[in-house]
Amino acid sequence: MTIQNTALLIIDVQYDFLPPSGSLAVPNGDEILPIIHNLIDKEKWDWPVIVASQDYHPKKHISFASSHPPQNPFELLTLTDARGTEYNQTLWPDHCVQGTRGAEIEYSLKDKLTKWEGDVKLVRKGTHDGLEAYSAFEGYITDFENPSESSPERSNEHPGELRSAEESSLSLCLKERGVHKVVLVGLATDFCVLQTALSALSSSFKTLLLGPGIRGISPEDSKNAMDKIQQLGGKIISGDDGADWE
Ligand code: VGL
Ligand code: ZN
Repeated sequence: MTIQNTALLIIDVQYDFLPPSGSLAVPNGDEILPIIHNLIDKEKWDWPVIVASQDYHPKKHISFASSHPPQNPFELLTLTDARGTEYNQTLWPDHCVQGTRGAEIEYSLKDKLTKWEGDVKLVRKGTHDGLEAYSAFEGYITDFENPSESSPERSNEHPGELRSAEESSLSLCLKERGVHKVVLVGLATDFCVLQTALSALSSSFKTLLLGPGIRGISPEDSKNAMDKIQQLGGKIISGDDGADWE
């Protein structure tokens, strides 16, 4: 079945977010894998484009507790980012460091996406050492099979993170292909899935979250995230048979 004008966005399915060994493993995060595999099937779903996002930090990223001794992971710290904006950062264990296995997209998924005969893109985000970037709309778009390590957009001078969601490279890529609806799956409901959904809504994409295809770090924050997305016009869908995908 052709899924008209609808893109599949697969958020941060990377080893560091997956049990058993991820440094920031999302509880039961591995349970979403069969659901995502089921969505990458040309016979069933002919997405005009599939986008996978990858949290992709430099070694000394602003979000790492290790960058702010003596702070510990999961503490909140008021910081000033590279834009000069003061904000509250949840400090994380080191995760998804460029060039490490933890940053890799889970291999069965990577393999499936490599074999998928259609348009697949990779979005890398959080590449600027002085900016947190949870939303895939704040990343830079590159080839899935041949990712660029050195897009000018990820340099500290001209980071993609400094653009608004509407003019982000992901938003332009989707609009160029006539996409006006996005289906989100991936990790984590309360951080990157939430912020990607908020960007999609603010860029006027119909935004659907596949409930069984997402998992969060904190149950309470995940529930609040889903409430907020629904309040803003997004939908949580339950089935992966397309029945309630309007
Ligand atoms: C994420 C925390 C830190 C996510 C990324 O993918 O949800 N969470 N970096
Ligand atoms: Zn991160």
